[in-house]
Amino acid sequence: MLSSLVLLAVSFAAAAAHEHDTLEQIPVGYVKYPWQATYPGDNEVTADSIFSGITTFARLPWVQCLGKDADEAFDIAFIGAPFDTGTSYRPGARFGPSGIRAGSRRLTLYGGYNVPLGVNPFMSGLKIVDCGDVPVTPYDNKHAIAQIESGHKTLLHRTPFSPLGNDSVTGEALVPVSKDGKHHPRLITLGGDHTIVLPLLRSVHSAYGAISVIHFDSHLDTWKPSVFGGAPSHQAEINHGTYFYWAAQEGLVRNGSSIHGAIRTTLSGPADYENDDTIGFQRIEAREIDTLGTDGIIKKIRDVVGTDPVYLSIDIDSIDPAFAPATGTPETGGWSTRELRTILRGLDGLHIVSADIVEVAPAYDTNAELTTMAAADVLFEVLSVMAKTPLGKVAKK
Ligand SMILES: *[C@@H]1O[C@H](CO)[C@@H](O)[C@H](O)[C@H]1NC(C)=O
Ligand SMILES: *[C@@H]1O[C@H](CO)[C@@H](O)[C@H](O)[C@H]1NC(C)=O
Ligand SMILES: [Mn+2]
Repeated sequence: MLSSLVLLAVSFAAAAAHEHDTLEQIPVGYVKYPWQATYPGDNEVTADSIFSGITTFARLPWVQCLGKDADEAFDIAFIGAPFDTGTSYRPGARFGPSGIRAGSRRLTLYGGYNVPLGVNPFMSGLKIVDCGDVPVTPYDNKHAIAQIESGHKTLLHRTPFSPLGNDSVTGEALVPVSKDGKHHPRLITLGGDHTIVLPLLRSVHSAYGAISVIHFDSHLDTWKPSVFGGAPSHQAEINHGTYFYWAAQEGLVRNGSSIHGAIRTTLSGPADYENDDTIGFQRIEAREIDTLGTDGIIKKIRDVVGTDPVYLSIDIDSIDPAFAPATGTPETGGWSTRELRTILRGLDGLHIVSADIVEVAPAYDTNAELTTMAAADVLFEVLSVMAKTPLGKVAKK
């Protein structure tokens, strides 16, 4: 018995050694079946093992944009902001960036072609990268908020990889939609709790001035600090329920052309809506989907923001907890993942200058990764819309 076991072990070892001798090193970069690499085109085999390797968003190349690769240009970058010390209920969104990346692994399993939008953002010619995370301290909110602003701004002011190009209809050269007249890359930030939008809007303001915001959330997030959190200190006044209040005070949000969607929170009273009006937001309640449908909601959003540049902020809690349970302050009665994705595709053609998804707290997720998958798929729609629409316009004659 013992001798036959030894014999078996020896023959295994011999087989392994033989295999080692004959197998060649797997080539790096684009290779054909059976080692197919990333983003094959139409009609090609997609046998790459998407579950292997280091996890980046949609298996995009990892570029250390804030480190040793400071000179590398890109057109659209994913950047994490692992901050959650502005949360009122469940903490844990600091793990959002890594969770969303894990949920995004299979986005390119079949190639990444977006059927309803008719685009493969990964093969659109734009250079899309994952910049990793902004370093964020968990010990000092004021410092963390400054870190996020600085990291975002550094990337936003980098010269894009691709030129703006010409109008697809008229062939005329496009001019940037920014306020500073420059062509900027686009950033998609992986939160983090919603507080991060204050530093993100400060950064966006440096290129685009006051901007229209499309905000999907079950909560208003425009609350006065005295109402939300009670403001025992100035640091406590800046949190994930008040950042839009501060953004409006600083003139970062365009008054009257910004809109919330999927609102369904309870309030301190009707005064919260009066305050929200003063901040400058229109509102779409979650339940309006029963009467307006997705088409009506898309129309309402487009009527409010018009054709001007827009910033998009998506709280995962806009989706119902049945589909996305892993979030800081869940509210039932929300939209399905399908409904939010349809509404996002309805933003096709808008100049979305940058975007974020926030409040993904993977510790509360199901074993099936429902929430992180929903977050990744939602961003796939945002990325597709961005890839279709250059951040330019035809100059007025
Ligand atoms: C884009 O427009 C510019 C200026 O009108 C023109 O010189 C250039 O040839 C155009 N490029 C393409 C690819 O059409
Ligand atoms: C937005 O405009 C309204 C109406 O003009 C005004 O009452 C309100 O104070 C403005 N809000 C901000 C934050 O500037
Ligand atoms: Mn929020």
